[in-house]
Amino acid sequence: MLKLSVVYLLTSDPRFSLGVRGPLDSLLPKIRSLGIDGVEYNIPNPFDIDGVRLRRITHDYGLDIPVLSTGLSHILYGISLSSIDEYSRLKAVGWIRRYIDLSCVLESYRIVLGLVRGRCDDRDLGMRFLISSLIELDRYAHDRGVDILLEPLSSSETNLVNNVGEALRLVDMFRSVRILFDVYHVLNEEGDIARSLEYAGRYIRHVHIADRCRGVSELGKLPVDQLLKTLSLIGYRGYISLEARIEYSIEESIKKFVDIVKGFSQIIG
Ligand SMILES: [Mn+2]
Repeated sequence: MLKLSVVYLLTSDPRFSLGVRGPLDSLLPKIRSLGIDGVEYNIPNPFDIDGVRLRRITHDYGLDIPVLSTGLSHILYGISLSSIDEYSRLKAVGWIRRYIDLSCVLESYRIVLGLVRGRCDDRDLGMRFLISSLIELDRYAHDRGVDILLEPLSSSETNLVNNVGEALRLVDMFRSVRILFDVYHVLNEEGDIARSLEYAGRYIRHVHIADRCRGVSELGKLPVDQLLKTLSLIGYRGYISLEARIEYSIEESIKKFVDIVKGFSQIIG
């Protein structure tokens, strides 16, 4: 059975708008009532959050927390795991350790490494620094049973890991590294959803979806049937998470997402 989640931004800062935001007490019950099973929190500062309270309120409303996202730490505080400045890089490693701890408190046991990888003018050098950071984080995550999800991103956002093939090379190097498959980025960089899904196969732990403009209005134009068929083929049992601009009201946007994904999954069976 397919599970659905939405990205929930725990900030009022307008610099990142891919997700819902608002007071937990009113928004969580609304999200649940629309047929959503989980919320994926994107948290700007892992040192500044009451994880126990957040888990309680989320679970009390019947929602799981499938993954913990970290992109806001890069956008708001410039945190980067590939920084060539050693002090900044070690600071980033410390922040991600804290996200790993928080993911245990939230019982998601998965964190996302997307934008927080940073970017580096010298790509080879950037990869070396990123790998140094991953060596430290892999052990920490493994000891705690946490998966580190590398998310291939469009080359406009980073030059460090832009496709499934690059992510798989890092999966091979580490024990805790797995893949977040973002339909928007994969369509941008690779074009063929089914082929990339089969390639990433059993290493996929989470899926993001948005339309070609990172909104919800054109979701119906995506190859959702192909996405669902291939996910089923590779035995994927995780979540599909809406990471998109909320173009209409939150209710209407979520309803559109749920209707399209559940509509196609009924056809597929
Ligand atoms: Mn994403």
